[in-house]
Formats: sequence, structure tokens, C-alpha cells
Amino acid sequence: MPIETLLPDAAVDLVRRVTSRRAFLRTASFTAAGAAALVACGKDASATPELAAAATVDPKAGAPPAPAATPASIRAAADAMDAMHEKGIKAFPAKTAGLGNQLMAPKIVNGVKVYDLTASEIQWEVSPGQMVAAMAYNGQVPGPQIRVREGDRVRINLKNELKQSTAIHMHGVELPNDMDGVPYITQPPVKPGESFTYEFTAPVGNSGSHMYHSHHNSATQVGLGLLGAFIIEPKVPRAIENVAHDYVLILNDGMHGFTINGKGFPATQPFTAKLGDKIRVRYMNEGMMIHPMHLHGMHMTVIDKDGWAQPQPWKCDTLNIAPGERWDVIINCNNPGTWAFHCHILGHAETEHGMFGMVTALVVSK
Ligand SMILES: [Cu+2]
Repeated sequence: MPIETLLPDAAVDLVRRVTSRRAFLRTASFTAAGAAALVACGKDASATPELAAAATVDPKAGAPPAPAATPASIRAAADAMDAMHEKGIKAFPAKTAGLGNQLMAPKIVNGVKVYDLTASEIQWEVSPGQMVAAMAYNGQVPGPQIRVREGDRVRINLKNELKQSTAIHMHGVELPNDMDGVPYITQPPVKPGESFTYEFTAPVGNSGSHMYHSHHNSATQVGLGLLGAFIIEPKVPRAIENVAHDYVLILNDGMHGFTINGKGFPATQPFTAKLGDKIRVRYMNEGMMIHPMHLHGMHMTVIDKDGWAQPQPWKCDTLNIAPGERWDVIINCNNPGTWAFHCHILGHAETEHGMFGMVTALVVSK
């Protein structure tokens, strides 16, 4: 028996209004979430007439009647979705202009390793055809990779060509206070057009995976690309550090969307190894969200957290990288093939349009 027959007229009217409001809220919130997801993956919700129409729901009109699904229409819709997924995978690794995280050779001046970093505003191709406003060190997102050794004297000349002040913080490196790079706490901000020199000795006993980044208006400046890897190699490496490849994988989730080394899938670079190789992956999270990185086909052996050796190496296949953290893992590449390698917050990696963002692959060749 329908509920209306048991209720007085006023209650029936109320039930109808509440039901239709709930239906509207469901439709509207779904549409808003869908539109937000599309914007997050670089697609404009108003780009197609269907989405533009869906984005402006008329509460009085109600939902249009859905055409009855047939086996053929279901198959056609599945094929259309699959085609978008296939297109993305086939495009990988897609060529884009600019590569970040490129190893920088220092100038040696009287035994000091000197790095010149210029911060400027650029356009950056984050995924094929998607140009974004960026802030970059030496035109790269992430900035150039700096590798020094414990005990090295290091000088970093920062030149500010931005339209706002900035400063560089060496994240994880235990330095004298005046080299910590935090405006108004340890130094004045470096104004537009000005320069500042950081000079220090890479502390002995503080080796490992560290980072450098802006510590001024940092949600914006780091989100737009003012970041890079700062690696201090140990004087005496451990046996477990003897690897065929040493890869850096910097995660970010700012205004460029979800990126690995400054690119979103399918423009991310695959990591490669030969069967039997041991490789090292240094995860660094420069974003503001957690990213549980998951590798298919092989486990990871965690050796270091924030540059500090673990009491004992431990194994996993999904490793959560929180903002500011660095985790170093060893992968014994004993399983040939192309293996998916991605953030396991699935909304950072895939939509109905296919994979995007924090997705790459580990390719183990025979
Ligand atoms: Cu993620």
C-alpha cells in the first residue's frame, strides 16, 4: 500500500516535497562532485554540452527520464569508456616540453660546490597540451636535483626573478639557524630582483634524501613548483645502497594537479630496470595530501625515513608518503614486465576518462 494512502493530505504534500528535494540534492551534489573531479584532472566541466547542461540543474524540472538501457547500449557505453582508458595508456609516456629534477653539476670554486638557482615564473606543460602557470628554479619543475656528499661545503646562490619575495629552506638538513631559509624567523625575505646566498657544510651523519623548497607564501610557491631534491650521499654507503639505478620520485598536488616529478600521466616518465637489478626509489612528498604509493608485481624494502636508516629494513607493496616526508626503498626487480605504479588514493590516479595524475610504470626488461 503506498504510504500516501495512510497519511493526511498535508503530510503527503510534505513527503513529496522532501522526496523531490532529496532527489535534487543527490543530483546536484553528484554533478558538483563530478565537475570538481573533472577540473582536478584538467578537464573543464563546461567543455561538453552534456556536462554544461548537467552543471546547471533546474530544481523544478526534475531529472529527464533515462532511456531504457539495452544490451547494445550498455556495450556501446562500456566501449566508449574503455576507448578513453586505452587512449591514455597508449599515449604513455607522452612527450611534453620541459623535464624537471635534472641532475645539476656544481661549479667548484675554491673547493666549494656552487649552485646558482634562479626563481622565475614560467609556463609548464604538465600533461600533453596542458600548459600551466608555474614558478620554477632554473626553468624546471621540480627544480634541478642537487647531490652533494657528507662534509661538502655547499653554496647556493638564489636569484629572485619572481614578482613576489621568496626564500629557500633546506628541508631535512640540520643547518646553522641563519641558513634555515624562513623569512622573519631566520632571514629577511629575498625581494623581487634581489639575491641571497646560502652557504653551509653538508652535515656529517645527516645523509639521505632531503628537499629544498620555498618557505615563503609556500602553499602557492611550492604548489606552483618551487621545490627540488637535495640529496646528501654518505661517505661510506651501506651494502644495501649498492643499486643499478637511483630514482627520485617527487609527489605534488598543488595547482598543477596530481604530479610525479612535475608531470601528470601520461606525461610521467616510466622507471626502467633490467631483470635482476636492484633499484632505489626516493619518494618525496612536496604536496599537501598523503599519497600511498603502490607498486604492482614486486614488493618494496623500506630502508630510510627522512634520510634516517630504519632500525631494520621492512617490506611492503603500498607505502604512505605524507607531506614533507621522504621514504627510500629498494626494489629487487625479479618480475619482468610493465608494472603499474601509482598513488592508491584512486581519485589521484583514475577517472571514468582513464588514468591521469599520479600514475607511472616500472618497466622490468629481460
Ligand atoms: Cu595520491
